[in-house]
Amino acid sequence: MSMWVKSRIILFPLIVLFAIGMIGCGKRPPRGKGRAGAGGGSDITAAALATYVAPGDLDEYYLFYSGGHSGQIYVAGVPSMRHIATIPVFAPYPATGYGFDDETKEMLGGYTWGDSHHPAFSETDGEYDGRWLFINDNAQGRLARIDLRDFKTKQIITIPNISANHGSSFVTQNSEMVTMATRMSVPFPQGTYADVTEYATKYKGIAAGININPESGDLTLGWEILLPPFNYDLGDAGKGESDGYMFWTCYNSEREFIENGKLEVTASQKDKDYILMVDWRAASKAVKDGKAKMVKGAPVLDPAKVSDIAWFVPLAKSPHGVDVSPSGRWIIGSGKLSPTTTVYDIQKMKKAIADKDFEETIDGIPVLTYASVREAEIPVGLGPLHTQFDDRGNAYTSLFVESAVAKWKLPPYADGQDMNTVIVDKIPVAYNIGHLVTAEGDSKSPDGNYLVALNKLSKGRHLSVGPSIPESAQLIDISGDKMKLLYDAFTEPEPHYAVMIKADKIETVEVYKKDDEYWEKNPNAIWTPEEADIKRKGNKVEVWMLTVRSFFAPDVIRVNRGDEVKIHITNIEQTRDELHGFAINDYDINIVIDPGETKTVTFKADKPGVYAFYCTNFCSALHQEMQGYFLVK
Ligand code: K7E
Ligand code: CUA
Repeated sequence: MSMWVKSRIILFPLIVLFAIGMIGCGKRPPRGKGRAGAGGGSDITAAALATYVAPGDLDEYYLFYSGGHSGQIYVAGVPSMRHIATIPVFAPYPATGYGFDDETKEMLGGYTWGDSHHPAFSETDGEYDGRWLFINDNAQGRLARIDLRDFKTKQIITIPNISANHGSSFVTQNSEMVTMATRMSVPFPQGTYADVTEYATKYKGIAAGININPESGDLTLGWEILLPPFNYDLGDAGKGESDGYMFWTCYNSEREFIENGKLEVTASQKDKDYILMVDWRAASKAVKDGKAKMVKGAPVLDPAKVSDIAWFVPLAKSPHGVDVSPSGRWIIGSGKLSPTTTVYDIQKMKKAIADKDFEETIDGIPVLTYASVREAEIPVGLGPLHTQFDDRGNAYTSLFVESAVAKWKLPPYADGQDMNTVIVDKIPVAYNIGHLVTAEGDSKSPDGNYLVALNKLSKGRHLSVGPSIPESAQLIDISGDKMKLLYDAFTEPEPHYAVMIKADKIETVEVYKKDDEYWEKNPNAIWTPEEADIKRKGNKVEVWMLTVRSFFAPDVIRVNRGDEVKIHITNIEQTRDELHGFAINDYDINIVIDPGETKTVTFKADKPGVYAFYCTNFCSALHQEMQGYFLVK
């Protein structure tokens, strides 16, 4: 308490001084419309107060942002933008022992990295329910589930026939399914060899629906749909009026990969590409009705043989983002080479499907007539990529080329309305914005207060760290008529998408309680030093170890060179943050065990000699004494 009061007293005047200093010295001229536009210092003070979270105070939101090819997810608080935690997903993370124990090592499947792009929350009736977080791997075609009770990755699934799972993870409004899709088409089925000269005919894309178990969150493959060899890019799941549909943008409808032809050129010849639209309930039913063919263990539906599951919707060429508005009625597609964003009306799309109002058919997939389903083309600006929403009928689109965010009004529009009047505000951001996210922006009821711009570069608005300029995340206040820049944060490389959830929606556990029903019982857990044991069977040695402040039981393990050693370690602490580590020097063993947790590590004792093991996590005054010996005869 006294600490808190003290820090308040000291820090509050400090921040005012800092703000005044910024105005006074003028060394760093305010950049960005938010501050410059309001003319001088008062805005900086307002921004400082809006983002300052005093020591001991808590942020209003969790921001989960993907770490790109670092393979991880990073957690920050909003509005402070402070980094709070790292959740290892697709890459080992020594800090939490992730990827070192048997279970997480097996989950990583031999890979040391992934390319995490799009996190998504589980939803109940279109609202974030704080249960799970899903994220795709764009490199290895995988999908992961994180439990938000303990912020740990619980499952990584790989499905056959998918190449580069980019259009993922997007969750249906009651978490029935989550999307996966092929970004870079390859010969079908998986593992087939066909030269790129046969790209148009032998290469295929796949869109997949993954079932989410409503109790456990467990992911299983529902269906795959065979698609022409386009690049399936971003996705979204319908909600409200569009519940039942999934959407993916795609480019390279030219279906070409010409050696030395430069895909950027060959894939931009046609005026229009498409949004793929799938009726996921119809696809699930088709599999149930036996209409799928098993290919490499996956039920694959071919739209040339199974109708009424998939459609194409024309969209300006080389599109990137597709986003469903909070009501679910407006589907927004953005073509990165077009200065406009296209709004479609799901009511018109459903009508076009019912009336068979099609322009043509591609590989069995009907193409809806563009003029029949389009509501409007919005001149948002150059390089539109992704769109997010507030609670007042506004959309926010990131403009990659312009390095700006455009705010515009969603329909309905007046008859013959000049679409330029729909754009209500624009704010410049540091450099080449990719995704953007608003608070609860993918739910049915966005909060309309904060937006985070995820910029690909930060233009060096920080202390220099050499030739590589870190990415930035800029916090923008969207609560008023004009967007205001509040804060620059510098993220781990490389953020793609992020999601933001009200902090009180997440209920975390403090420890793994001995008798907690939620977590599966580990059969190798031991809770008293008397249960500690070492058993030998042939050349296999199994150890049941216990750890508690400040010892290991047993603290000496004797094996013979060449033995296979399996150690189960239980941390019997029932106090929050009382972690213990278990590292065997020179054996590359690094386990971290949370309070009440049991972990297992298996390895070969291939180096003779005596090796110390110790606790890596500072756990008490006698933490240094927490050690033992691993003897290899
Ligand atoms: Cu970077 Cu969503 Cu993978 Cu756009 S994606 S920017
Ligand atoms: Cu246990 Cu340090």
